[in-house]
Parts: sequence; structure tokens; C-alpha cells
Amino acid sequence: MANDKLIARKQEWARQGRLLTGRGADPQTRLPPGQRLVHDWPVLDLGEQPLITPERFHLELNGAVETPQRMNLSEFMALPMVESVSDMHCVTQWSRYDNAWKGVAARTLLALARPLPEARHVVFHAHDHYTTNIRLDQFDQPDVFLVHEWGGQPIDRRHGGPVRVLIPRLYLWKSAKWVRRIEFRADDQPGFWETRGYHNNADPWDEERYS
Ligand SMILES: Nc1nc2c(c(=O)[nH]1)N[C@H]1C(S)=C(S)[C@@H](COP(=O)(O)O)O[C@H]1N2
Ligand SMILES: [Mo]
Repeated sequence: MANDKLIARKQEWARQGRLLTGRGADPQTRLPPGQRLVHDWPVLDLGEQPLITPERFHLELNGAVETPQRMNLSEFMALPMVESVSDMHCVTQWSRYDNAWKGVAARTLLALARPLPEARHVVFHAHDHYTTNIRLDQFDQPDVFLVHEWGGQPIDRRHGGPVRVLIPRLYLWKSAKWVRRIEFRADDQPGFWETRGYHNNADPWDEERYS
């Protein structure tokens, strides 16, 4: 189940401020400070990779919304699909350029669920009990998607398939794999890594690695 050694090591990194360069960077710079480029796609999670069959898949949008949603995989796949290319930046230092994604835009989901005026925060809940939080304004961006294809292929189980979150301008721990519920909230609720020393905002260009 949970990879306790990995969790302990990453908490230790947060305590030590490991990998911090202290260099700020212009968001126009493609490689954020302290990152290095990789060409493969590493797998990182808590050690449990749930098997989400098409039958088991469902997605809920609820909390502070006007019209809560619950959809199965065919309902999700029937939503408007868009393609996008973006970079990924993981806090463990790797970045990968030019990932071709296909999925449903966050803004399409927002138009369906219609967050109430008091909604300011979003929590992603995943099938492995992982959670992570962002602000609603970070979710409400044109490059944020719930993706189901990478490089023209279905996203595999290790990377969070059939459907995962993708928020390319934040460190990748904000992009929940195996997402099952998107909760809209008036108040913030720090997630798994955010309560273990990792930054609440997670902007790679400001090196917001640790809190
Ligand atoms: N459900 C879930 N999502 C998760 C995680 C996790 O443990 N469980 N790990 C996060 C972290 S720390 C990273 S770096 C990325 C890694 O995604 P990848 O394995 O596809 O590279 O997933 C994020 N999303
Ligand atoms: Mo990570």
C-alpha cells in the first residue's frame, strides 16, 4: 500500500529545503529554476496504483456548486474534447517538454457544475485516497484539463488512467491521478503533500517547493 519510505524521504526534503536554488525566474523561461530535462516519463505516487476499469470509473463535481455532477466514463467521453501540448514540472526536479494531451477542459466542467459565488478553492480526491488542493482561479485556466490521452494513447494505469488532472503551470503533485471527485469549497483544505511540508501554491517559476 502506501510507500512509507518515499513519503518519509519527501517530507525530509521539505524540511531541508532540498533542491532550492533561490533563483527566481521569469515565467517566460521554459525550464523553471532547479529543474532538469528528462525524456522518459517517471512514475510517482504513494505506491498504490488503483485499477479503474471503465465500469468502476465515475467522476463527481460537487461541494459549493449550483449543479452537482456525477458521470460515468461514457458520459465523460461524450463531453467536448480538446487537444493541447504542454510541459510537466515535478518537484523531484524533472521536467518533460511537449506532452500532447487530449481531454476535457476545466472550463467545460466549470460550466456544467457552476461554482457558487463563495467557491474559492478546489480539492481533488483520487481513488488511492490522495488529495491535493488548488484555488479556483488556478483551476479556471485555459491550459487545465482532465486528460485521458497522452501522445495519442490512452493514459495508462501507472500515470493515473483512465482520467487524471493536468495543471501544467504548477508542480505536478497538484495534478491528481485516478481522480474521482472534484470538490469546490469556500475555504481551503490542504491535501496530502500540502500537509507534509509542500507549498500550497506550487508555482515552479517561483520555486514554491516547500512551505
Ligand atoms: N492520485 C494520486 N495522484 C498523484 C500522486 C499520487 O500519489 N496519487 N502523486 C503526485 C505526484 S507527487 C506527482 S510528481 C505526479 C506524478 O505523475 P506521474 O506518475 O504520471 O509522473 O502525480 C501526482 N498525482
Ligand atoms: Mo511529485
